[in-house]
Amino acid sequence: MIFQRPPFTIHHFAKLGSTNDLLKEMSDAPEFTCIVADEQTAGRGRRDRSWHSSPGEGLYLSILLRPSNSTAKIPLLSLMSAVAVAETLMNCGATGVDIKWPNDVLVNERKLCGILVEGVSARENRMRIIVGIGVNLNHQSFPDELNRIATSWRIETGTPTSVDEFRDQLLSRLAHWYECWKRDEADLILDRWQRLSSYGRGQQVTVTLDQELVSGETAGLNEDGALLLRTNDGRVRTILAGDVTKVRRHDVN
Ligand code: BT5
Repeated sequence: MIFQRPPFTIHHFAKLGSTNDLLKEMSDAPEFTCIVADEQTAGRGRRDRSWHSSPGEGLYLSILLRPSNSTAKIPLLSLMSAVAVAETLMNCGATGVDIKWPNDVLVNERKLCGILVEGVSARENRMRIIVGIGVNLNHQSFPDELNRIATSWRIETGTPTSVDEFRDQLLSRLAHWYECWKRDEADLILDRWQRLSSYGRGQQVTVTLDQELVSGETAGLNEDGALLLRTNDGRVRTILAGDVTKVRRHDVN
């Protein structure tokens, strides 16, 4: 089924492997083409981790962007997507919303949303970017391995919500922030992200990089959205990609 939510055109499927994978195959489609599925059988996270996508309980959404701007600001697209999800949750009345760098949205310290931004090879000098967003809405439980780290709207608020209404509200926040991004208003995106995240500044964290584990205190984001980390020897490292974990008081004592 195809329907319009201007500027978005939504292709809806009952069941798919991965909404990102199908949209990659359709990347000649116009900007703002979206794929939504009620269920994914091969939902993906970063580094080919899997995304639990049980039928009818979550929003599994991919959006095609075809910006003409420079590639330098691509990481900001994932930060702005997290901002849009966090704002949608708060507008719907959620409390305890946080963003973990770069783009996990947490509620009460558990993950409610994951975002996977992927590039498709550029043709005619025009980038094609796929923003994949998974939001746990009506799950009442998770598989054992996710039980301690995942949560859903329903678990947090005790009430179910409409996946379609959440999708439409999220798309309107995304359209707003994408306009800012196109106008090169990176500082607006970065400021909003910082205000919504407890991870951006003054937070003791460990970061798992490809080959190494580094610890330190977060010291803001740079203009491209990379995380600045002040390590124990006082140097500031620029983190482009990695998995961040908060160090809690009882971990250090
Ligand atoms: C992400 O990866 O968080 C990005 C997830 C993006 C999913 C969307 S759904 C629509 C679109 N189509 C796709 O195929 N993907 C996108 P990462 O940061 O690597 O986190 C993955 C990790 O999150 C897993 O290894 C689990 O530990 C955890 N996880 C898996 N499913 C989860 C869920 N439903 N809720 C919370 N955590 C989950």
